[in-house]
Amino acid sequence: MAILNVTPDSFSDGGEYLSLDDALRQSEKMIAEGADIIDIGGESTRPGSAAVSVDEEMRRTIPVISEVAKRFEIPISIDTTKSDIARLAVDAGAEIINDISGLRFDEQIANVAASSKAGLVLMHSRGTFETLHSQPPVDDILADVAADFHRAIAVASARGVRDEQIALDVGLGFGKTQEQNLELLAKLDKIVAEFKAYPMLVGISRKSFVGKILGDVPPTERLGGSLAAAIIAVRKGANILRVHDVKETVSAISMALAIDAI
Ligand code: 9MG
Repeated sequence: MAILNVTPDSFSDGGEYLSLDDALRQSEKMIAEGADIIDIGGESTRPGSAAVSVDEEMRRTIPVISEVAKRFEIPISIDTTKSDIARLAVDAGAEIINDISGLRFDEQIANVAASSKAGLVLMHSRGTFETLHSQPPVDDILADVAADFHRAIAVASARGVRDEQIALDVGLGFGKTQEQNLELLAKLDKIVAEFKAYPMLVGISRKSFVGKILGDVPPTERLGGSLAAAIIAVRKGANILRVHDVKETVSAISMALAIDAI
């Protein structure tokens, strides 16, 4: 899953606002490099970033989704926590809804997924939009993630979403301590085993817990660490990786899988 942020403030991809032409060029490049899904987001969830209105998020994402859907044969995911945006996005051609709140902010997202038959990514996070990154730590992060997955799946299912539409995501970097981010990766196989009916998505790419291990390096210097962690995630059962660096990730995972296949 390739990241296409159409925000002025995303933390790790240069911070520039993408014009429609830039977004199309970037999509073409990521598809050529081996992306299977393009995840388009118009509201940054970076620590300290401000929430945006439905109108602004719509203005940023919907024209890009329409054009990418028209020009390329690739599933598009909309990264949103708002049902109004999810509905407009699926009408414009998105086939997956990526909800970092796991239906905590707006349960109606499940209704959009149910009626459109779109895929639905339920990510673990805690707190409100404003407090996503300032949560007091929980004692047992694996138990917290598992309990929240059960809650989110129950909400989705009560609103008519079928199991086959759902993917889960442990939400690395969202309300976890440094050690808990590493623990979730180290023990991902346990979560995968408990929720084996659902594909597991993982977002590691350029995140600050990677930067911390490497000596507090900036996002542009986190590629090596991101790739190492991506390989571990796949070996522990991750099915989908949300990444900025498509070509490098495809190379690293292909190599690891070739060795594992012997
Ligand atoms: C939007 N977004 C930022 N980080 C993410 C992650 O780790 N997973 C998913 N599903 N979405 C994310």
